Amino acid sequence: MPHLATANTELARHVAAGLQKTPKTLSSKYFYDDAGSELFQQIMGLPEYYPTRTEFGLLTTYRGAITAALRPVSDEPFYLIELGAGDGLKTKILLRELLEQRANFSYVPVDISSGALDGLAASLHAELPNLRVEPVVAEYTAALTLMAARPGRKAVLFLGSNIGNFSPSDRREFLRALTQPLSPDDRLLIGFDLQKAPRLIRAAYDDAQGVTAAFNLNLLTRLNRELGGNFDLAHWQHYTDYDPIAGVVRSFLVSTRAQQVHLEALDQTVDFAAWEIIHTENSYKFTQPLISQLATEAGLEAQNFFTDEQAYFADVVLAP
Ligand code: AVJ
Repeated sequence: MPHLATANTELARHVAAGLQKTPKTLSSKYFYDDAGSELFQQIMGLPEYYPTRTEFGLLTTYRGAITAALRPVSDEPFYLIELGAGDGLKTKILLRELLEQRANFSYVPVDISSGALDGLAASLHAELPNLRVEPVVAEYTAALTLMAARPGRKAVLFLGSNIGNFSPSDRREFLRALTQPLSPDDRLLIGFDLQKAPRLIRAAYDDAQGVTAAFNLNLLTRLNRELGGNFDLAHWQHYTDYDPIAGVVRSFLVSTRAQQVHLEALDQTVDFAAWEIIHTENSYKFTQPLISQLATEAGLEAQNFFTDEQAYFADVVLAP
């Protein structure tokens, strides 16, 4: 029996509301419990999942130009703030480059999970002992408001096409909130997965080994554990498709038969018809004009557009 007294009330509220919607919807932000984070690490190493290694290559190739664009030469203190740092593998490329340039800077990883930040800080101290690390446990926009109060230039990293999980209206609101506390000398570096051959995009979210399926289905395991649910995973499937009109991969959990699921923490029984879906993720894909447009809408200017030979992915430097 799960310890429902300590049930995650934010998750409980989200699930209660989401399973009453048509279509039923849960947010992809709840994928990342310990098991989900481990599965995402595996996804990043899959042959079909091109975004991580493409962005890694981009940051390696253009590390000099990217750090120059983020930190116009100056003696002022400089904060490299990263939203959702993960394992920091990609960021280490930029951190090493800045250390080699003998830049006077601190690295500020931001996450709502203190566990994730502790692990990252420990690995950075071991690998880059000269690096100043100042982790902040907070929501992204709260962290930026906090950092804005400190003197010095800021560069905010939002890598990995995490921005793709936002709907167009949420994305607009999020970018405005990010930009609001920044000064004209500050910069943003945002990773965007680009529109490309639809089959290639789809394969990245439906890999042959079934890791992405396990990642999606793990959300139900989480609801079983944290909300006292009784989802029977034998009767659920992972399904995903790329819509080239909207430029988005949508992922679903499909109920393969009519069934009822009880969620103890919600004191609620939910009916699923045969082949009814729960929409669990959007992963938007971008074009250069789309990126310029969303920059303008947020009061930003896209200054540098770094992309790979195949134009799979872009890291874009933006200025307020
Ligand atoms: C972490 C949001 C960038 O959308 O590509 C990977 C998450 N979902 N496979 C993405 C994810 C399924 C990923 N992001």
